[in-house]
Amino acid sequence: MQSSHRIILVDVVDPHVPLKQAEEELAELRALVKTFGGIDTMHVFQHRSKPSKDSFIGSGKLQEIYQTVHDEKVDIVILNAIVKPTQLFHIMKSLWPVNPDIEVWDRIDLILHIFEKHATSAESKLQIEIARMSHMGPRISGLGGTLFSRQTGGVGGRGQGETNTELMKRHWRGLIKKKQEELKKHASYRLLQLERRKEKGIKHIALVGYTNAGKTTLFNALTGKQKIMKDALFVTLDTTIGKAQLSRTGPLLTVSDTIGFIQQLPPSLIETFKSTLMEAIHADLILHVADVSDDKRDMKIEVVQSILSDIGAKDIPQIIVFTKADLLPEERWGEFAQLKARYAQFSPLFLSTTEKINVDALKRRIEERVR
Ligand SMILES: Nc1nc2c(ncn2[C@@H]2O[C@H](COP(=O)(O)OP(=O)(O)OP(=O)(O)O)[C@@H](O)[C@H]2O)c(=O)[nH]1
Ligand SMILES: [Mg+2]
Repeated sequence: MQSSHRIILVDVVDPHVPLKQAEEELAELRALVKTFGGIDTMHVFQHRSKPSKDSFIGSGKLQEIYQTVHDEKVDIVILNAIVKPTQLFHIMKSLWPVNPDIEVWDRIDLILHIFEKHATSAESKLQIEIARMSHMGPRISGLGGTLFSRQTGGVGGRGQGETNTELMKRHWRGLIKKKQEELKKHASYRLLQLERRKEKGIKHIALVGYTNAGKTTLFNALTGKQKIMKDALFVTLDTTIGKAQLSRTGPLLTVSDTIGFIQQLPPSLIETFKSTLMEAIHADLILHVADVSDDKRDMKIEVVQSILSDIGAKDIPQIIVFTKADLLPEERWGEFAQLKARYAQFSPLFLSTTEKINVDALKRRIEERVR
C-alpha cells in the first residue's frame, strides 16, 4: 500500500457506550490507521445509534459518506467495528458509482493489512493468510450471485442442484483447510523444540502484553539481541526466541518475544495465532509487559489477561512488568503504590528499559521465580 491512500473513518457507537469510551476506541483506531500508513484525509463520522441491519450505517450517514468519498477522492472507508461481510459488501456497492475501486474495511481488515505489512516468517504469513481467508470468505461468496456466477460457470458437473455460490464456498473452505494443515506442521515443529528445551531442563520466559507496551525493547535488554522496536502498533508479529543468562552464575534461560494483543480481537484471529503464541502457553514464567504511563493501562491489562485466559495460559506464574516508568510524570507517582496493591498477586515491578532503571531488579526476580 502506498502512502497516497485517502482514508475515512466511520465510527458507529452504541448509544449505551459512554462517550469517553467511544473516544478512546476511536483513538486506537486512529493509531492503527497511522501504523498502516498514509492518511491524506481523515474524516470521522460518529454515529451514535444501533447498527442498521443491511448496511450497518444508516442511509443518511451513507449519503454523507458518499459525498465525502466523491469530494475527497477517498479510496478506503474503515468502520471501527466488526462488521458482517454482507453489510460491508452493501456499503461498498453503494459507493461504486463514485469510486468503483473503493475498499470498505472493518476493524479486522485493517488489523490484517497491518499484520501483512509486518509479517516476515513463513509461519506468520500463513497465519495471516488463513485469518484473511476466513474473514473474506463469506464476502467472496456474497459476490457469488454477481461476479462468480460467470467465473465459475465452467467448473460445472459437480451436482446439478448446487449453485455457483455453494461451489465457491466449498472450494474456499477446502483452500482454508489445506493452509491449516500446513500451519499445523509449523506448530508441531514448535512443540518439538519446546519439548527438547524441557528435556534439557531449560526454563522458558515468555514476554506478552498489549501492542506497543515495550516488549521487544525489554526482550533486547534481556537477551542482548537487537530486534526492531518502534513507536507503532504490531511491529512484532513473529515469535523470536533468545537465550539469556541473567547473572554470572545464573541458569541459562530462553526468552520469547511475540505479537502484541489488542482489544476486540475476534476469537478466530487468536485461534490462528495460537501457533506463534505457543511459547506463551508453555512458558514457565510469563512477563506481562504494561506501559505504566499509558492512560488506558488498566483496560489494556484486562484485555491481555482475558486473552491469556482464552489461550489457556492463565495459570502460568506471571509477573506484571510496568515499563516506561520514566514517562510517568511526578504528579502521578502516587500510582506506583496503587498499582502495587491492585496487582499484588502478580508481584508487579516498575522499570524503564530505555533508561536502564530497575532492569537488574527484574533479572533477579526472574531468577528467583524460575529456581
Ligand atoms: N521512555 C521509554 N520508552 C520505552 C520504554 N520501553 C520501550 N519504549 C519505547 O516504546 C516504543 C514501543 O516499544 P516496543 O519494544 O517496540 O514495543 P512492543 O511491545 O514490542 O510493540 P509491538 O511489537 O508493536 O506490539 C518504542 O518507541 C520504545 O523505544 C521505556 O522503558 N521508556
Ligand atoms: Mg515488538
